Amino acid sequence: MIAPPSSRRLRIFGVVTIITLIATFLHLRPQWQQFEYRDYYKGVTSYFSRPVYDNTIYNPGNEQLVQKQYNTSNTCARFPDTDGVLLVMKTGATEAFDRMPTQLLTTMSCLPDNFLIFSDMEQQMGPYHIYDALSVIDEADKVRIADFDLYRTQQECAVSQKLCIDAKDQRQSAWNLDKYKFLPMIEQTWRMRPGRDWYIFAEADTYVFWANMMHWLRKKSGLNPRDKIYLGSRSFISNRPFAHGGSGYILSGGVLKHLVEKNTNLTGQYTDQGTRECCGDLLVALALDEHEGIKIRQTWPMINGEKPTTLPYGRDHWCEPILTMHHMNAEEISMVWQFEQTRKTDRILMIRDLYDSLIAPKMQEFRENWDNGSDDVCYINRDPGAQERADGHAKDRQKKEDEMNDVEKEAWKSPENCAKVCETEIPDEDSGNKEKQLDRNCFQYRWHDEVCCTSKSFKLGEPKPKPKDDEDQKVRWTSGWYLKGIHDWIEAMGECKEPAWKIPEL
Ligand SMILES: *[C@@H]1O[C@H](CO)[C@@H](O)[C@H](O)[C@H]1NC(C)=O
Ligand SMILES: *[C@@H]1O[C@H](CO)[C@@H](O)[C@H](O)[C@H]1NC(C)=O
Ligand SMILES: CC(=O)N[C@H]1CO[C@H](CO)[C@@H](O)[C@@H]1O
Repeated sequence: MIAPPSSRRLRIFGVVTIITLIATFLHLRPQWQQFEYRDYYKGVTSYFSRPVYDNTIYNPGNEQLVQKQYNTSNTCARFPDTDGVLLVMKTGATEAFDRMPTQLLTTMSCLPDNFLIFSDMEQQMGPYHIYDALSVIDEADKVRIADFDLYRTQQECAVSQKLCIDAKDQRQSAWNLDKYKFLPMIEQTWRMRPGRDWYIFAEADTYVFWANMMHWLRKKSGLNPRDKIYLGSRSFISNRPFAHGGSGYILSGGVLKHLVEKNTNLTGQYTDQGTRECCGDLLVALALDEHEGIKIRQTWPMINGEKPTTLPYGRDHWCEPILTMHHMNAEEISMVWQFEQTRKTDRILMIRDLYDSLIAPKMQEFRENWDNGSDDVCYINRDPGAQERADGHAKDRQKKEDEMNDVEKEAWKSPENCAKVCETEIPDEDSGNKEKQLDRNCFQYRWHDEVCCTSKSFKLGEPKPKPKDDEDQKVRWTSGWYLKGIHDWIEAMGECKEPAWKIPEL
């Protein structure tokens, strides 16, 4: 059958169309392939590999120690395997949103599922859940004990916590409530994540050096997590030793299991005692002593309550590896994390490495309106008025008049006089003597209102407000460092041959 002309035209048109399409396909195919394999690949890598920036902690003085650039891709590449270890972070509703995001953006971003966050209120922060440690406390106790008032007002806050907090200063109330969180947190931790080897308890202003921590726990501590172990930086209250909470403390799985499983009412037993004791970290020590018969093993200075700018560098704080630091604000946490990632070496991070990389570049002869925390030995004007004004701590550390040399006798008179105490400690003829350099007692000074204090260690410290009246030179804070003495001491110490791992002792 012969098709009508219209349908034949249609067929020809169809064939031409198909041929055109095939030709177009054949022509474009190589480009599609290139697109697929090149551009698609590029898209994927730029998704996974993040930018490289100038390293903001790279400074004159640490060029040999940190990289010039910070490659932000793969930030967990140097992070250790933390299998078997759980981080338990304690915060409070008054501070959680100020402190936690930086923790989550830095070290905790490399701890998938290996942490719990507890607070005094249940909250949600992006994908992270913050548990209310106090939820398990008896309702009657919460009503009866006035320290729980904040717990209620927080929950009644109609807007964000920040706005409610700003309206009235609740720092003291937050502190009073804090002590009740410790034991419920310990109890819930075991219930929610049982069976780990180690539990590291920290606060939102604690920094954990994970590479050191894991290396120490696994290879250097010689500790068996099945034993009952309680590690931390030891403090005392009325002669009762406990691990200072802010520095971070560590419980073995062995002790946590026994403590929580054998005592079904651990929280209830200590709520009332909370009203009579200052602090929750002390309550933890009391519970461990009473129920498990164990005491803290001193792990200081590796577990440490200071931060890079306040660490007293020198004797006892040099070749020791660092496991934790405290009082770190969000910016400091981010900075130390960046330092850990941009170090030029993977060897164990010792306290001196913090000094060399982060502090040494900031050292100078003196700083005005600055307090460097010099307070080991003090020289105060004997005049009763000056003695009256000096703070108790400085007065307690005054050197006796008859033990002072001529320089020391004049030290209170001015910052320049104060500086001379360090400058003249080692007589010129001994200035090359290594023993004397190592035994140096004066590395830095601080002068304020006829009080001169010097320090046996060196630290950076922090700014102090300028006196309101610019003329009032007497009350300004001046801090200075005897750089030659510090330099000689560091030279005399030489390289740390081995990291000085601390054996935790009872
Ligand atoms: C940054 O690190 C990623 C992952 O380790 C790597 O693929 C990339 O090449 C690095 N970029 C630069 C500029 O070094
Ligand atoms: C828990 O201990 C407290 C204090 O000893 C007690 O008042 C409370 O009744 C106990 N709770 C339970 C459930 O045993
Ligand atoms: C480094 C150091 O110890 N800094 C101290 C400076 O002084 C203030 C108080 O004036 C202390 O709080 C800091 O710890």
